[in-house]
Amino acid sequence: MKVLVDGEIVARSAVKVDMEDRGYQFGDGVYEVINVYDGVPFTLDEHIERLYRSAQEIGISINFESDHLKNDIRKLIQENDMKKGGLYLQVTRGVAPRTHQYLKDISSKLVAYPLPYKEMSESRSTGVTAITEQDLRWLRCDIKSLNLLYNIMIKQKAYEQGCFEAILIRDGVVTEGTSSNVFIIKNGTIYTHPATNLILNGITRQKLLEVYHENGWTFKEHPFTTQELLEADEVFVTSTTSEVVPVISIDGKDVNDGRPGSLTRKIQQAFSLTVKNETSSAVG
Ligand code: PSZ
Repeated sequence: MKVLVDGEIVARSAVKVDMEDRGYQFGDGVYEVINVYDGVPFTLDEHIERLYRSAQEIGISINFESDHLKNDIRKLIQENDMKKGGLYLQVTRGVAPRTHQYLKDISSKLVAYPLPYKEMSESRSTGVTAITEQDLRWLRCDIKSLNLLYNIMIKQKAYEQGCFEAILIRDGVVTEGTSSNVFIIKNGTIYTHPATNLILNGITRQKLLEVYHENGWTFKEHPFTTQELLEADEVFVTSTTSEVVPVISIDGKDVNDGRPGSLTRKIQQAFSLTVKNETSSAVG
């Protein structure tokens, strides 16, 4: 595997991580996962823009211009002869003697590499199960930070119960999944939590809002409660690699009699069409 490290593409075996990298010690960094379809990175501009924003919010400056980074990513895809799968990108604040505070002149570190392709077609077609959990994360969930401790604790809990996702609840309101955004449909209207500090504004989420608009589907970026979640006509979760996944059971109770809903199906198809359009016309 070829890996992008601070502007150079090298073999994985050549990558060295310093024990005092602040990403390694503090989770002091940010990341992105981008999906590649047919060798083309989908919504690359949006992901890179979010990466720079996350970095800026925590005072990390990335050593490369975004156009330069985008070119490096396209090169990385080529060098790995990658057709489909995810790309992982992370930026840490850099290496420094271990203290909480830091000097602003340390140089950030960037790595990017291909993730193995995750087969999701069965989950997309039959739907998945979920649990609900309290959202005990910090209040800057809009930053795609490396600090995922609570997310992984709760994802593991869902996994150990045979569930795909845990849906997080803060003050009675559904925020998002441990690694996805959550949508419900009630009486033909699609609801999702507004893009505040309480959620990550998913790129899939943002794309879908465009898709709803194009198709004339009614949607509201409006908070909804646990009860509204459990009484919804349809529920689905979204992320870069999973795209649009129907949720057919929550805390052991069926949603829509345990079958993916019909509007969810249309949304899946419309999203696939958008992916197809944007990854066949774009110059890889
Ligand atoms: O491979 C996977 O399972 C992935 S790839 C990206 C995600 C999962 N999740 C990103 C994410 C997230 O971590 C949280 C807390 N909320 C929402 C999302 C969805 O963001 P996008 O659509 O940008 O991937």
